[in-house]
Amino acid sequence: MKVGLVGAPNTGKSTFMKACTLADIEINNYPFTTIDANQGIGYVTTNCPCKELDVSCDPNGKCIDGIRFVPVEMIDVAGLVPDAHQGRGLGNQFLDDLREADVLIHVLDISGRTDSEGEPTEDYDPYENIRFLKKELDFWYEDIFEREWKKFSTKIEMENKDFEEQLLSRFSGLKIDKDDIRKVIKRVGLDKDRPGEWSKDDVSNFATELRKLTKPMIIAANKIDLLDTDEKLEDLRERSGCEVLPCCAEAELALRKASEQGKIKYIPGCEKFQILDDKKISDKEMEALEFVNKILRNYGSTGVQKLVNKAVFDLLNMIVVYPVENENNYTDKKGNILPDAILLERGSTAEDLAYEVHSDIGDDFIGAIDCRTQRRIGSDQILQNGDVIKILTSG
Ligand SMILES: Nc1nc2c(ncn2[C@@H]2O[C@H](COP(=O)(O)OP(=O)(O)O)[C@@H](O)[C@H]2O)c(=O)[nH]1
Ligand SMILES: [Mg+2]
Repeated sequence: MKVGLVGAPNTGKSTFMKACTLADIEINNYPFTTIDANQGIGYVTTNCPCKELDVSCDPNGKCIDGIRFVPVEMIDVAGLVPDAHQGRGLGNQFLDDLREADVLIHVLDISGRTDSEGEPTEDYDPYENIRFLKKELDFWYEDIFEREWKKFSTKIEMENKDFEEQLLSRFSGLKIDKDDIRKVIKRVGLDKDRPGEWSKDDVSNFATELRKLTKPMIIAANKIDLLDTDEKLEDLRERSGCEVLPCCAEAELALRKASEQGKIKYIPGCEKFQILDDKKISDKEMEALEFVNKILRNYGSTGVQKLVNKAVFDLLNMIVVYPVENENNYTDKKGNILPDAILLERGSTAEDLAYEVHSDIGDDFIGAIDCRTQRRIGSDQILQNGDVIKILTSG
């Protein structure tokens, strides 16, 4: 699963990415906070069961004051300019990166001081960026389907192949699943056994609906520090049809840096920070921190962590589950308490969890125990966010 940051140049994607992936929360098991120039490991935050179960956990990642940091891969999808699908800007690189993203955080300069090409301006309407990103995505999807549609529909109509199976195998790069296809077929109301009879508009409609499902999007209205009033935010909320969250990537980066340097205590996503050592902080830094404080007071947070959490938990419908070996102490074999936090799609079962932990464990799965109730649960029982589960295997 990958979170993609997309947006016009100079809107603040790299700043956002840097803030998210800053190694300040040193995660031993993830040596490559930056995998690639434009890829890295960020985190979602969630309430760790350690507080409620009254234990002190030994996380593979990090848990600060009962807030658990669960790693997620992130990719900075640079190169969004109008007509990117025709090779403008970074062209194919842009589409390749985009393909990898399961959910998009669309970073905008809400102050309107960056135009569609990333040049400084006054009063640019950031809604334009939403409009043209959707357009770019739709062109790209349409193009992929139109190119293949004839061959694809012949297979189904002449060789009696299954529509869903064919779609999954031919368009596997788009990260579609069967559920998506079923939903889209229902929405567009077309006959999936006769794709050869679909008109050009039908195919394009189908592509657009599939795009909406497979590239869900949330808006990071970045650079809120440059806004005098929230009118623009409200306006964008109304027009975009997307969830729009105020954001200040630069403030988040400043907070995480200061925290890394031991100057402040700051838990990403929180509404406040504490100054630890004011002797280490210069007057200029203090001024910057006061400015950041104003943003925190106005908006409740810098918005960065909230955006990543919403993208993963709400748009991708994920939950966090904690597999353990010992149902009484919540430990693994070595005695580590609540060591692992696993992201699963909502609706996953204990068996899905077993496969997520290891394919061998999945193969040997015979049941599971809900460690809170100590009750045995079946392979088809749906897991809930925060569940602590012992997997039983035949091996
Ligand atoms: N005022 C303000 N500037 C920001 C913010 N986030 C990023 N910037 C600045 O915007 C410029 C472009 O940022 P960058 O992250 O390189 O944008 P990218 O091209 O989208 O990756 C840089 O000068 C950043 O310091 C923010 O929240 N507020
Ligand atoms: Mg950049």
